[in-house]
Amino acid sequence: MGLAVPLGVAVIGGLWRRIREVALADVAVLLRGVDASVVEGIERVLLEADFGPVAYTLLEDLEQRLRRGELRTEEDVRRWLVNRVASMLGEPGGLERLNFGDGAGPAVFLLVGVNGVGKTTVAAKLAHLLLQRGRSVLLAATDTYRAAAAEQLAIWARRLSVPCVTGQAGGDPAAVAFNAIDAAVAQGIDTIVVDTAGRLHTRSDLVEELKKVRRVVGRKRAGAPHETLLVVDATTGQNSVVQAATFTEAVSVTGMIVTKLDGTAKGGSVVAVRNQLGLPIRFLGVGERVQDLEPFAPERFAEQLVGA
Ligand SMILES: Nc1nc2c(ncn2[C@@H]2O[C@H](COP(=O)(O)OP(=O)(O)O)[C@@H](O)[C@H]2O)c(=O)[nH]1
Ligand SMILES: [Mg+2]
Repeated sequence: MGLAVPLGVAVIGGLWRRIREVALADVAVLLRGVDASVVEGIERVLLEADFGPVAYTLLEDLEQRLRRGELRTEEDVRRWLVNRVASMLGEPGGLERLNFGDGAGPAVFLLVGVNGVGKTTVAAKLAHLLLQRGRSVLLAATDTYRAAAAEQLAIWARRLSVPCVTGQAGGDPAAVAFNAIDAAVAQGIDTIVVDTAGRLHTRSDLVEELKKVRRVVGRKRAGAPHETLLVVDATTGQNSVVQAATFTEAVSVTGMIVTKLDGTAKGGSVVAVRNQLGLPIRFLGVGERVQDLEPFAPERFAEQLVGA
Protein backbone atom coordinates (compact mmCIF):
# COMPACT_ATOMS: atom_id res chain seq x y z
CA MET A 1 0.00 0.00 0.00
CA GLY A 2 1.59 3.28 -1.06
CA LEU A 3 1.03 6.47 0.79
CA ALA A 4 -0.13 9.42 -1.27
CA VAL A 5 2.02 11.88 0.62
CA PRO A 6 5.31 10.76 2.17
CA LEU A 7 4.85 10.58 5.90
CA GLY A 8 4.54 14.10 7.24
CA VAL A 9 7.84 15.12 5.66
CA ALA A 10 6.98 18.78 5.48
CA VAL A 11 5.48 18.85 8.92
CA ILE A 12 7.52 16.63 11.19
CA GLY A 13 10.86 17.07 9.49
CA GLY A 14 13.29 19.87 10.07
CA LEU A 15 14.77 18.94 13.44
CA TRP A 16 18.30 19.09 12.10
CA ARG A 17 17.60 22.38 10.37
CA ARG A 18 16.39 23.81 13.70
CA ILE A 19 19.43 22.49 15.55
CA ARG A 20 21.68 24.16 13.02
CA GLU A 21 19.80 27.42 13.31
CA VAL A 22 19.76 27.44 17.07
CA ALA A 23 22.82 25.59 18.18
CA LEU A 24 25.28 24.83 15.47
CA ALA A 25 25.89 28.25 14.04
CA ASP A 26 29.48 27.60 14.89
CA VAL A 27 29.91 23.89 14.26
CA ALA A 28 33.57 24.06 15.06
CA VAL A 29 32.69 24.96 18.65
CA LEU A 30 30.72 21.78 19.16
CA LEU A 31 33.25 19.57 17.47
CA ARG A 32 36.10 20.96 19.57
CA GLY A 33 34.40 19.53 22.63
CA VAL A 34 31.35 19.92 24.81
CA ASP A 35 30.14 23.49 24.80
CA ALA A 36 27.42 24.34 27.32
CA SER A 37 25.62 26.89 25.19
CA VAL A 38 25.55 24.63 22.14
CA VAL A 39 24.21 21.74 24.22
CA GLU A 40 21.59 24.06 25.73
CA GLY A 41 20.52 25.09 22.24
CA ILE A 42 20.04 21.48 21.21
CA GLU A 43 18.11 20.85 24.43
CA ARG A 44 15.77 23.71 23.58
CA VAL A 45 15.12 22.34 20.08
CA LEU A 46 14.42 18.83 21.40
CA LEU A 47 12.04 20.11 24.07
CA GLU A 48 10.23 22.28 21.54
CA ALA A 49 9.76 19.20 19.38
CA ASP A 50 8.13 17.44 22.37
CA PHE A 51 10.83 14.90 23.14
CA GLY A 52 10.12 15.40 26.85
CA PRO A 53 12.48 13.61 29.28
CA VAL A 54 13.96 11.66 26.37
CA ALA A 55 15.76 14.88 25.40
CA TYR A 56 18.03 14.48 28.42
CA THR A 57 18.91 10.88 27.59
CA LEU A 58 19.91 12.04 24.12
CA LEU A 59 21.93 14.99 25.41
CA GLU A 60 23.86 12.85 27.89
CA ASP A 61 24.76 10.43 25.15
CA LEU A 62 25.78 13.32 22.88
CA GLU A 63 28.05 14.82 25.51
CA GLN A 64 29.74 11.50 26.16
CA ARG A 65 30.40 10.92 22.49
CA LEU A 66 31.71 14.43 22.02
CA ARG A 67 34.07 13.96 24.96
CA ARG A 68 35.32 10.70 23.53
CA GLY A 69 35.86 12.39 20.20
CA GLU A 70 33.51 9.99 18.43
CA LEU A 71 31.72 12.69 16.47
CA ARG A 72 34.10 14.50 14.18
CA THR A 73 31.92 16.21 11.63
CA GLU A 74 28.56 17.89 11.52
CA GLU A 75 27.25 14.94 9.52
CA ASP A 76 28.48 12.60 12.30
CA VAL A 77 26.24 14.49 14.72
CA ARG A 78 23.23 14.35 12.42
CA ARG A 79 23.75 10.62 11.77
CA TRP A 80 24.15 10.00 15.50
CA LEU A 81 20.79 11.70 16.13
CA VAL A 82 19.01 9.71 13.40
CA ASN A 83 20.43 6.42 14.71
CA ARG A 84 19.71 7.13 18.36
CA VAL A 85 16.13 8.19 17.62
CA ALA A 86 15.59 5.12 15.43
CA SER A 87 16.86 2.78 18.12
CA MET A 88 14.66 4.47 20.73
CA LEU A 89 11.65 3.87 18.49
CA GLY A 90 12.00 0.11 18.69
CA GLU A 91 10.74 -2.44 16.22
CA PRO A 92 8.85 -1.84 12.97
CA GLY A 93 5.06 -2.20 12.97
CA GLY A 94 2.48 -3.22 10.38
CA LEU A 95 -0.11 -5.96 10.14
CA GLU A 96 2.65 -8.59 10.14
CA ARG A 97 3.35 -7.76 13.77
CA LEU A 98 -0.21 -8.25 14.94
CA ASN A 99 -1.41 -11.42 16.62
CA PHE A 100 -4.25 -12.95 14.61
CA GLY A 101 -4.72 -15.88 16.98
CA ASP A 102 -5.06 -19.53 16.07
CA GLY A 103 -7.33 -19.04 13.07
CA ALA A 104 -9.99 -21.27 14.64
CA GLY A 105 -12.19 -18.20 15.02
CA PRO A 106 -12.05 -14.45 14.45
CA ALA A 107 -9.11 -12.37 15.64
CA VAL A 108 -10.34 -9.63 17.98
CA PHE A 109 -8.60 -6.26 18.07
CA LEU A 110 -9.62 -3.76 20.75
CA LEU A 111 -8.97 -0.05 20.22
CA VAL A 112 -8.67 2.05 23.37
CA GLY A 113 -7.79 5.68 24.09
CA VAL A 114 -9.35 8.96 25.20
CA ASN A 115 -11.96 10.85 23.19
CA GLY A 116 -10.82 12.63 20.09
CA VAL A 117 -7.50 10.85 19.56
CA GLY A 118 -8.79 9.14 16.43
CA LYS A 119 -9.97 5.67 17.56
CA THR A 120 -13.03 5.50 15.33
CA THR A 121 -11.04 6.74 12.35
CA VAL A 122 -8.34 4.16 13.13
CA ALA A 123 -11.00 1.42 13.24
CA ALA A 124 -11.98 2.34 9.67
CA LYS A 125 -8.37 2.68 8.53
CA LEU A 126 -7.43 -0.66 10.02
CA ALA A 127 -10.48 -2.28 8.40
CA HIS A 128 -9.43 -0.81 5.05
CA LEU A 129 -5.90 -2.18 5.39
CA LEU A 130 -7.15 -5.61 6.49
CA LEU A 131 -9.52 -5.76 3.51
CA GLN A 132 -6.64 -4.90 1.20
CA ARG A 133 -4.72 -7.84 2.63
CA GLY A 134 -7.60 -10.16 1.83
CA ARG A 135 -9.05 -10.45 5.30
CA SER A 136 -12.73 -10.03 6.14
CA VAL A 137 -13.69 -7.49 8.76
CA LEU A 138 -16.51 -6.71 11.15
CA LEU A 139 -16.61 -3.45 13.09
CA ALA A 140 -18.09 -3.24 16.59
CA ALA A 141 -19.18 0.02 18.23
CA THR A 142 -19.17 -0.50 21.99
CA ASP A 143 -19.63 3.18 22.86
CA THR A 144 -23.32 2.93 23.72
CA TYR A 145 -23.35 6.22 25.63
CA ARG A 146 -23.10 8.45 22.61
CA ALA A 147 -25.41 7.60 19.72
CA ALA A 148 -23.19 9.67 17.43
CA ALA A 149 -20.23 7.44 18.20
CA ALA A 150 -21.92 4.30 16.89
CA GLU A 151 -23.33 6.21 13.92
CA GLN A 152 -19.84 7.48 12.97
CA LEU A 153 -18.51 3.92 12.89
CA ALA A 154 -21.58 2.67 11.02
CA ILE A 155 -20.99 5.30 8.31
CA TRP A 156 -17.41 4.08 7.85
CA ALA A 157 -18.68 0.49 7.76
CA ARG A 158 -21.13 1.32 4.97
CA ARG A 159 -18.40 3.04 2.97
CA LEU A 160 -16.12 0.04 3.38
CA SER A 161 -18.98 -2.43 2.81
CA VAL A 162 -18.30 -4.29 6.04
CA PRO A 163 -20.83 -5.26 8.71
CA CYS A 164 -21.06 -3.18 11.87
CA VAL A 165 -22.47 -4.35 15.19
CA THR A 166 -23.85 -1.67 17.50
CA GLY A 167 -25.82 -1.76 20.74
CA GLN A 168 -28.87 -0.08 22.16
CA ALA A 169 -28.40 3.38 23.59
CA GLY A 170 -27.11 3.03 27.13
CA GLY A 171 -26.72 -0.73 26.69
CA ASP A 172 -23.87 -2.89 27.94
CA PRO A 173 -20.70 -2.35 25.87
CA ALA A 174 -19.49 -5.86 26.71
CA ALA A 175 -22.71 -7.28 25.26
CA VAL A 176 -21.98 -5.51 21.97
CA ALA A 177 -18.53 -7.12 21.83
CA PHE A 178 -20.10 -10.50 22.69
CA ASN A 179 -22.68 -10.12 19.89
CA ALA A 180 -19.97 -9.02 17.48
CA ILE A 181 -18.12 -12.30 17.97
CA ASP A 182 -21.33 -14.27 17.36
CA ALA A 183 -22.04 -12.24 14.23
CA ALA A 184 -18.50 -12.68 12.90
CA VAL A 185 -18.60 -16.43 13.47
CA ALA A 186 -22.03 -16.70 11.82
CA GLN A 187 -20.82 -14.72 8.78
CA GLY A 188 -17.42 -16.44 8.56
CA ILE A 189 -15.56 -13.17 9.20
CA ASP A 190 -11.96 -13.51 10.35
CA THR A 191 -11.19 -10.15 12.02
CA ILE A 192 -13.18 -7.98 14.43
CA VAL A 193 -12.15 -4.42 15.19
CA VAL A 194 -13.77 -3.19 18.40
CA ASP A 195 -14.07 0.58 18.90
CA THR A 196 -14.48 1.59 22.55
CA ALA A 197 -15.64 4.67 24.46
CA GLY A 198 -13.02 7.20 25.46
CA ARG A 199 -14.67 8.99 28.30
CA LEU A 200 -17.29 8.04 30.82
CA HIS A 201 -18.64 9.83 33.86
CA THR A 202 -15.62 8.87 35.88
CA ARG A 203 -12.28 7.33 35.17
CA SER A 204 -13.12 4.26 37.25
CA ASP A 205 -16.25 3.67 35.13
CA LEU A 206 -14.08 3.65 32.06
CA VAL A 207 -11.56 1.28 33.61
CA GLU A 208 -14.29 -1.11 34.80
CA GLU A 209 -16.02 -1.02 31.43
CA LEU A 210 -12.85 -1.84 29.52
CA LYS A 211 -12.00 -4.62 31.94
CA LYS A 212 -15.45 -6.10 31.44
CA VAL A 213 -15.28 -5.90 27.64
CA ARG A 214 -11.92 -7.62 27.82
CA ARG A 215 -13.17 -10.32 30.17
CA VAL A 216 -16.30 -11.07 28.18
CA VAL A 217 -14.42 -11.19 24.89
CA GLY A 218 -11.81 -13.50 26.43
CA ARG A 219 -14.44 -15.94 27.65
CA LYS A 220 -16.18 -15.98 24.31
CA ARG A 221 -13.12 -16.48 22.12
CA ALA A 222 -9.85 -18.15 23.14
CA GLY A 223 -6.93 -15.70 23.28
CA ALA A 224 -9.13 -12.65 22.69
CA PRO A 225 -8.57 -9.77 22.56
CA HIS A 226 -5.64 -10.76 20.38
CA GLU A 227 -4.48 -7.15 20.30
CA THR A 228 -5.36 -4.22 22.54
CA LEU A 229 -4.12 -1.16 20.72
CA LEU A 230 -3.82 2.18 22.48
CA VAL A 231 -4.50 5.10 20.16
CA VAL A 232 -2.62 8.29 21.07
CA ASP A 233 -2.62 11.73 19.47
CA ALA A 234 0.86 12.99 18.55
CA THR A 235 -0.19 16.59 19.05
CA THR A 236 -0.85 16.18 22.78
CA GLY A 237 2.78 15.48 23.69
CA GLN A 238 3.38 14.61 27.33
CA ASN A 239 -0.37 14.42 27.96
CA SER A 240 -0.46 11.25 25.90
CA VAL A 241 1.88 9.63 28.36
CA VAL A 242 -0.32 10.56 31.31
CA GLN A 243 -3.50 9.41 29.53
CA ALA A 244 -1.91 6.15 28.55
CA ALA A 245 -1.39 5.18 32.17
CA THR A 246 -5.16 4.90 32.64
CA PHE A 247 -5.43 2.40 29.86
CA THR A 248 -2.35 0.32 30.56
CA GLU A 249 -3.69 0.01 34.10
CA ALA A 250 -7.13 -1.16 32.95
CA VAL A 251 -6.26 -3.55 30.14
CA SER A 252 -2.98 -5.01 29.07
CA VAL A 253 -2.15 -2.91 26.06
CA THR A 254 -0.18 -4.76 23.39
CA GLY A 255 0.73 -1.88 21.08
CA MET A 256 0.16 1.72 20.08
CA ILE A 257 -1.12 3.66 17.11
CA VAL A 258 0.02 7.30 17.01
CA THR A 259 -2.32 9.60 15.07
CA LYS A 260 -2.33 13.12 13.61
CA LEU A 261 1.29 13.16 12.56
CA ASP A 262 0.20 15.23 9.58
CA GLY A 263 -0.91 17.97 11.96
CA THR A 264 2.12 18.40 14.18
CA ALA A 265 5.60 19.80 14.01
CA LYS A 266 6.29 17.95 17.23
CA GLY A 267 7.11 14.44 16.11
CA GLY A 268 9.37 14.10 19.14
CA SER A 269 6.28 13.04 21.11
CA VAL A 270 6.38 9.73 19.25
CA VAL A 271 9.85 9.09 20.65
CA ALA A 272 8.76 10.21 24.12
CA VAL A 273 5.63 8.07 24.16
CA ARG A 274 7.49 5.00 22.89
CA ASN A 275 10.26 5.45 25.40
CA GLN A 276 8.16 6.22 28.42
CA LEU A 277 5.48 3.60 27.83
CA GLY A 278 7.69 0.91 26.38
CA LEU A 279 4.88 -0.22 24.08
CA PRO A 280 5.59 -1.07 20.44
CA ILE A 281 4.23 1.35 17.84
CA ARG A 282 2.30 -0.53 15.16
CA PHE A 283 0.91 2.22 12.91
CA LEU A 284 0.94 5.96 12.37
CA GLY A 285 -2.12 8.00 11.44
CA VAL A 286 -1.23 10.65 8.89
CA GLY A 287 -4.58 12.13 7.87
CA GLU A 288 -8.33 11.85 8.04
CA ARG A 289 -8.85 9.57 5.06
CA VAL A 290 -9.24 5.83 5.30
CA GLN A 291 -5.95 5.24 3.49
CA ASP A 292 -3.98 7.51 5.86
CA LEU A 293 -2.55 4.75 8.05
CA GLU A 294 1.12 3.84 7.75
CA PRO A 295 2.84 0.75 9.09
CA PHE A 296 5.40 2.09 11.54
CA ALA A 297 8.95 2.16 10.16
CA PRO A 298 11.39 3.43 12.84
CA GLU A 299 14.38 4.18 10.59
CA ARG A 300 12.28 6.03 8.06
CA PHE A 301 10.48 7.95 10.78
CA ALA A 302 13.77 8.95 12.44
CA GLU A 303 15.26 10.03 9.10
CA GLN A 304 12.22 12.17 8.29
CA LEU A 305 11.96 13.64 11.75
CA VAL A 306 15.61 14.73 11.82
CA GLY A 307 15.77 15.69 8.18
CA ALA A 308 18.85 16.97 6.39
N1 LIG B 1 -5.30 15.34 10.72
C1 LIG B 1 -5.70 14.18 11.23
N2 LIG B 1 -6.90 14.08 11.79
C2 LIG B 1 -7.28 12.89 12.31
C3 LIG B 1 -6.42 11.75 12.27
N3 LIG B 1 -7.09 10.73 12.87
C4 LIG B 1 -8.29 11.21 13.24
N4 LIG B 1 -8.42 12.50 12.91
C5 LIG B 1 -9.55 13.41 13.17
O1 LIG B 1 -9.69 13.59 14.57
C6 LIG B 1 -11.06 13.73 14.94
C7 LIG B 1 -11.41 12.72 16.01
O2 LIG B 1 -11.32 11.42 15.46
P1 LIG B 1 -12.19 10.20 15.99
O3 LIG B 1 -11.82 9.00 15.19
O4 LIG B 1 -13.63 10.54 16.04
O5 LIG B 1 -11.63 10.07 17.49
P2 LIG B 1 -12.17 9.17 18.70
O6 LIG B 1 -12.98 10.08 19.57
O7 LIG B 1 -10.94 8.68 19.42
O8 LIG B 1 -12.95 8.05 18.12
C8 LIG B 1 -11.85 13.55 13.66
O9 LIG B 1 -12.15 14.83 13.16
C9 LIG B 1 -10.89 12.84 12.74
O10 LIG B 1 -11.14 13.09 11.38
C10 LIG B 1 -5.12 11.89 11.66
O11 LIG B 1 -4.29 10.98 11.59
N5 LIG B 1 -4.82 13.13 11.16
MG1 LIG C 1 -14.93 7.49 18.53
